[in-house]
Amino acid sequence: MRRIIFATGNQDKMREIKKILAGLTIDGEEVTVCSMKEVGINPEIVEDGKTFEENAIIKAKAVAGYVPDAIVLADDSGLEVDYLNKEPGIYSARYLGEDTPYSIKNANLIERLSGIADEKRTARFVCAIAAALPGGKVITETATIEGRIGYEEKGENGFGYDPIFYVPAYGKTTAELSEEDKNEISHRGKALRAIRERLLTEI
Ligand code: ITT
Repeated sequence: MRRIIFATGNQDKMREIKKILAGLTIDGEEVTVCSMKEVGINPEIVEDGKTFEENAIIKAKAVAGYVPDAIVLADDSGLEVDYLNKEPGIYSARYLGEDTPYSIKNANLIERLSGIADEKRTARFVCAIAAALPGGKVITETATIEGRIGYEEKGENGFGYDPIFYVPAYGKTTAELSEEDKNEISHRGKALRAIRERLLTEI
């Protein structure tokens, strides 16, 4: 059995990733997706890239240094709010402080958009996935989902900014969608399915 190690410490991402990559086989071999924690790797990673893609590469390479024979994937993602010049962007996890509850971060974004009309509340989630392959090659895929910032938190599913990310086509926030529906349309679902296809040809 082959192993893919996912370079994330975010358990919510990891849950989505395991679902999205379930059933992956490479060269007829079933692939198990493990978190860094599950394989006992816990490196200090400095995310000092200027883009989602750069940060995803930094994370994947940092972990690949410990397991050069494995495929290592990493996700760097975040929320871009157009009216706020694409804040919080690559700083989404760190916005208002890493340990600040999302109820506060979400209330703050809603407050910063108070009085702003629907058509100016456009936003997107972005996800860059990097794959560090045995031998040192790194490939990346980036994907987005477009939406709008809502007026209040809605929904209990998902994580992070999901309760305020409204998807007009569904009339719901991504926190109101089932995990399956979110993964079908999300930035992470799209980027991971694209990298899955690349892995099948690159390995
Ligand atoms: P790792 O670096 O260990 O993977 P992290 O949470 O620090 O974990 P990022 O630096 O990529 O990850 O920050 C991503 C942040 O963007 C995340 O913490 C959320 O605040 C937000 N985010 C990304 N994808 C999201 C999603 O699907 N739903 C809601 N918020 C999301």
